[in-house]
Amino acid sequence: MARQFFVGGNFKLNPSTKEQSFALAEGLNNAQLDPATEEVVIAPPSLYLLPLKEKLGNGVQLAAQNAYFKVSGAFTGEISPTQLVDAGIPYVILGHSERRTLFHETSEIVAQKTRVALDTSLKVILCIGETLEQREAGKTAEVNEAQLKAAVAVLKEEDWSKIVVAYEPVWAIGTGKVATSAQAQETHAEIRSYLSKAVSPAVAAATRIIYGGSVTSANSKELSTQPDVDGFLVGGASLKPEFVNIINAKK
Ligand code: G2H
Repeated sequence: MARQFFVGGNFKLNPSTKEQSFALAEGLNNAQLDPATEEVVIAPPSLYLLPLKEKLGNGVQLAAQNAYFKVSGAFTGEISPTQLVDAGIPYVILGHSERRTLFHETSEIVAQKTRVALDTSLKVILCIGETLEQREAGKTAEVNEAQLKAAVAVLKEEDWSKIVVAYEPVWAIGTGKVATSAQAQETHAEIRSYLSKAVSPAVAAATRIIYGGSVTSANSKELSTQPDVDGFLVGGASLKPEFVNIINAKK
C-alpha cells in the first residue's frame, strides 16, 4: 500500500502570542488541502494546543513537541502523555535533536518516552539524525541505526504503524543548509533497510520516513520526488505562508 504523504509543522518555541498562533491556524484552514492525500500535523508550544484545537479545521491535526515517560506524579514542568490524550491531541514529537542536545535526552530516554506514548495511545513522530562531524566521519548510517535501535528494543512490530520516523540531519536544522535530494534519498533508503532487518520488511515498507532540516517551498518539490522521502518535518517555514506550498509539494 502506498505510504500517505505526511507534513509536520514544528513551531518550536514560536510564535510569541496566542493570536499569532490563531493566525497560523487560520492560514491552514483557508488553504487548499486534501486530507485524503496528505496528513498534516502542526506542533505548537504546549500552551497553545488546546486553544488551537478549537480553531483548527481542514483535517489538520495537532502534535505536542514533547511528552514525559511518566503519566503523573511529582515531575514539575513535564507534559503527561495521558493528559495529551485526554485533551484530544493525537501526536507527539519525540527525540528532536534540540531535545537530545539542549535537554540531554539519550536514545534510551527517547525510547522510553516512545514506549509510554504508544501505551497511552499517542502516535509518535520519532526524530533521528547525525551531526556534521558524524557525517564527515562516514558514520551517518551507524548513528541513525543506533538511535533507532533503542526504540526497536522496546517496540513490538505492530507499534510501528503508530510511528513516523523523521530524519533530521543536525547540520541542516535551522541552518538554511538543506540536504540534497540525493543525500536525503540515500539516508532514507538506509533507514528503511535497517528497519527491514531490525523489525520486518513489512514494517520497513509501510513506515513513513520524513525529512526535516531547512525545508522550504523552494526545495520541497525536488525532495518530495525521492522514492523514500514520505514527507517533511518543517520548522522555520511552518510559520510562514509557504508552509502550504510544502504541504502541496507533491502535487
Ligand atoms: C528541524 C526543522 C523542524 P527547520 O528541526 O523540526 O526545523 O526547518 O527550521 O530546520
